[in-house]
Amino acid sequence: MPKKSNALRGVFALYRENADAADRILFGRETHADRRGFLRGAGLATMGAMVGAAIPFHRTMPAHFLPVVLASDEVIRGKDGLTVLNDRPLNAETPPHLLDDPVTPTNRHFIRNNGLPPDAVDPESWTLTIDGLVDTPLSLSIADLRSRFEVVTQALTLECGGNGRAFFDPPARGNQWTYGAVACSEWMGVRLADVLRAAGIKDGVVYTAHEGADLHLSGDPTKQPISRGVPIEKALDPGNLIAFGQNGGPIHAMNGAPLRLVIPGWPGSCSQKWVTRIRLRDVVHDGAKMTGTSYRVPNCPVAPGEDVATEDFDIIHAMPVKSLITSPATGLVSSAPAVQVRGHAWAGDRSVARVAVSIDFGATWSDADLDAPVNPHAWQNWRVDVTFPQAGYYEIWARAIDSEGVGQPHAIAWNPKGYLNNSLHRVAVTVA
Ligand SMILES: Nc1nc2c(c(=O)[nH]1)N[C@H]1C(S)=C(S)[C@@H](COP(=O)(O)O)O[C@H]1N2
Ligand SMILES: [Mo]
Repeated sequence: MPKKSNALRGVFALYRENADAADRILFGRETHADRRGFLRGAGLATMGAMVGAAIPFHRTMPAHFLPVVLASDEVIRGKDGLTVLNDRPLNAETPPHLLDDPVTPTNRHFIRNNGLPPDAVDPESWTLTIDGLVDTPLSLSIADLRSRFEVVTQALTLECGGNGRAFFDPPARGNQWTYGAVACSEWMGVRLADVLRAAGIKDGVVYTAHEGADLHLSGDPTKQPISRGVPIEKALDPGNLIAFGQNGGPIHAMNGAPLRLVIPGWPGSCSQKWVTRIRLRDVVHDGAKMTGTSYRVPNCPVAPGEDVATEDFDIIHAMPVKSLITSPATGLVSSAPAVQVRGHAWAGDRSVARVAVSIDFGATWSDADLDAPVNPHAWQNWRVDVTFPQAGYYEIWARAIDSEGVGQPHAIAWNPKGYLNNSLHRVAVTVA
């Protein structure tokens, strides 16, 4: 039996609190403790998807039944080696050494859900509405997008605004992401800018507003789990895609299939998954997780633990410069004194000018060999050979500097919600 993960805490807790409601929310199953609750249609399909196969004897399953296979770690189909931080909503990150590929394979792209993903998506009937302050509102199928606009493929870096939150002290509430809420897959789609221009952008538009087909955690269809937007200037960046493909195949169900926005360089939350509607507005969008302190940071430096008034927070725009060491994995015991160190670096809307590596706690630094991005907004791959002078414990530190000369800080710039931790990545190596 694999170690029982805490991954399904959410589902199990839901059953503990109110099993009837859990059956209804998760599987659409109306049950009562005293009789069997037959699973049908979408509910049966959902459970089948969760266990990875059809269930021949589903008719004899008791009410409030949760398959025991869910107590193992293998719960996300089509993902491999991700660490599940929460299962309801599902949030899973990728250990750094599994992000070693220049382009992140679909099975290693992190998952950040705010609500419950739609379960039976049909790419054929999917429609995207473009409306609000446009000359001609559009209603487009995926086939329309493919035939009316240029289809492009770009490697694009997506990072959750809360990546690195786990290291905040005092701690910040929310998913305790360490390093792995970042990825750079190759996305195929059409340019957001082309589609907005085809609808005709009216004078006075300042912001986009994005809507998706996922459901609020409460199950209440009148509430949205998340609806964010970006200033129109950012929306018109040719790097943004309305994507229908990931790494030469379909988009993974948990990464927003069949259609999503990819707005690289800004917090991942701008990149609406399961996107159904993009509305142009003449005010800053005020959808779910746009207001209050969501995806916002204090507009002045604050001390760790300090209280900040809500009006002193600003919306996060571009993400700051950052790097990740993807090889060696932390904890390596090396019998050889020489090791190749490699990883990626990215810098929001900028590019990375330099990556340097230290093996002596930052006293001296060696420049890494840094690739240009394969296209704007793709992370940049780097590598450098290091030689450890003698046996013992070392840390490899990496530090990136962006095209404006801004580098990664050694310490976390603390903020109440735990966003934007771009402090140095460190890995431990013992030379035997
Ligand atoms: N519809 C919808 N879109 C969404 C989200 C969501 O919960 N629902 N999460 C956002 C957040 S916070 C992030 S970081 C990215 C994560 O994308 P991924 O799950 O494909 O890695 O999706 C964004 N788009
Ligand atoms: Mo996010």
